[in-house]
Amino acid sequence: MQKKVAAVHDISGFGRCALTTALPILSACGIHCCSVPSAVLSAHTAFKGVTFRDLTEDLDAFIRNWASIGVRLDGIYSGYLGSEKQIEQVLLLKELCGKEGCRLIVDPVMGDNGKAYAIVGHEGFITAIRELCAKADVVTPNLTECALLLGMEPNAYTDSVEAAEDYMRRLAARGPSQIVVTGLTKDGQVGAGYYDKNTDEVGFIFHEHIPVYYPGTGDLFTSVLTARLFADQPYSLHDAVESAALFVMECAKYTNAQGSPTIEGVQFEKQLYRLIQE
Ligand code: PXL
Repeated sequence: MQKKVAAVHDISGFGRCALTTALPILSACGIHCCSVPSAVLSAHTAFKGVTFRDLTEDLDAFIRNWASIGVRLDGIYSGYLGSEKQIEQVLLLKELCGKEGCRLIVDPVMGDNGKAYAIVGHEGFITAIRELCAKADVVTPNLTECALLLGMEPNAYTDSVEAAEDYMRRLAARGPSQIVVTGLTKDGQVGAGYYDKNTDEVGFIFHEHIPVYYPGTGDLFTSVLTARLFADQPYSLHDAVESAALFVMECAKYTNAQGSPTIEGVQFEKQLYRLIQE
């Protein structure tokens, strides 16, 4: 049976991130991606003056409708959430529409490069995201988000493999069995680390650094990772992290060569064939 995974993210009409990334990536990998739009924006928030319509008020009925029409999910992948109530709604979705053994992948989207996003306006939101992570099976913070989850200032992290291992073990102790930390650097390369609490395996994938910052690459990474973990023949955590990291790197390299505005994110569209062939 084809896997069904719900993607709970905003839809930003312009600029590649959130649902406009999760949907094509999961589809290219053969997964039935079921969309739960948490908000509608004209463009992602790195653009000026964007419109923002929060859909929290709609989601309870949206989820109850899915339950009544028989939507049964193998997994739930949550990203950018606009309110504390939406964090509860992710759990409601799992309760009402999750198959037995439904796995929850939480990308705790809260900030990047040492800065928290505006949504993280108050401690209540961070506390709620921590609680959601505690109930997740897999969490995928970057270093800024690791710091926020562990109660540090967003820029108070150390970027070393030793520190990343420590963060991953501390996050796993709070509940999730698999942790993936993105945005690491080492000897001029960039990469990600992973920790599996069930096997006590720790690993790192480092690759060429493309020296350009593109918004939305965290969503691209976690979308590929999620797709690999839910493949018909599921990838190991190591192979899923490697596939995601290398895909993001290839997309960034191609986009840099094309020279499109960085704010528009990476051009993954002409690279999707790599995911289908793999
Ligand atoms: O990529 C994370 C993300 C998701 N959704 C919106 C964003 C961002 C990052 O800036 O603005 C609306």
